[in-house]
Amino acid sequence: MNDKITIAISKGRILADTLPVLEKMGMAPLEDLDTTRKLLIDTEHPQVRVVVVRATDVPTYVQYGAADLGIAGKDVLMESGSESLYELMDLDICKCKLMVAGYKEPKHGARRMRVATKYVHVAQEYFAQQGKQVEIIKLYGSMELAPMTDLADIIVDLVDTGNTLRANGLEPLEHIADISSRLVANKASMKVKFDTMQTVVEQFRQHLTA
Ligand code: PRT
Ligand code: MG
Repeated sequence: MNDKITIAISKGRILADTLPVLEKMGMAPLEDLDTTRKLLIDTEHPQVRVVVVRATDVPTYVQYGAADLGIAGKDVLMESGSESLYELMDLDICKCKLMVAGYKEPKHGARRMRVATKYVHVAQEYFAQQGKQVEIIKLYGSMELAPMTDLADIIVDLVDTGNTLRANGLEPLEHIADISSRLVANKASMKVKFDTMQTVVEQFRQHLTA
């Protein structure tokens, strides 16, 4: 029962929405995350500490057991394809949709449809399931620019209000998945640190149903 557990949290908007949850559960970080240079941070809970990492690094930390628990977007989890994690619960924060978007009627003529995205694996699988042969172009940001500059015909990206698409003359075309943040666990930690993991996970569950 004296095990320490580490929670890896995606920096950015997921961290912002997770902090109030941690506070309510008595796991508030003991440092101001906006100003501290520390990367591994103790919390009010003597057995819980947090690491704040890039969204796409969360599955990696948890998969290798460097963190016992992780909080990441379903989009990131789908793309990482890490089947070796337990997805314990839907935290119901940072909700949006993963969508295909572009101009109303994408024209690609005789060549293959070009799709710009940072979700290369998800997009590949989605279009393959539809029997469509597409060319995927990996981008790291500002996907909306791709159809505007003829880099690609369509994009696969996250959409919330749709304002970003509209502001650039694009529109949502197809829904791929509903996205929210998930609590994931390292499989070995669930066994080796059973009591502490159970206690902490139960606190998340109670917070969610409260
Ligand atoms: O470095 P990178 O930008 O990849 O990630 P980050 O570390 O900056 O993370 P951050 O803070 O951008 O959060 C990313 C995670 O938040 C995603 O993995 C999702 O799980 C979740 N999330 C929820 C969102 C959105 N909603 C969202 N709307 N992530 C991004 N957006 C972007 C979207 O990409 C688009 O540019 O917001 C824009 C669309 O918003 P609307 O309202 O204009 O449609
Ligand atoms: Mg961002």
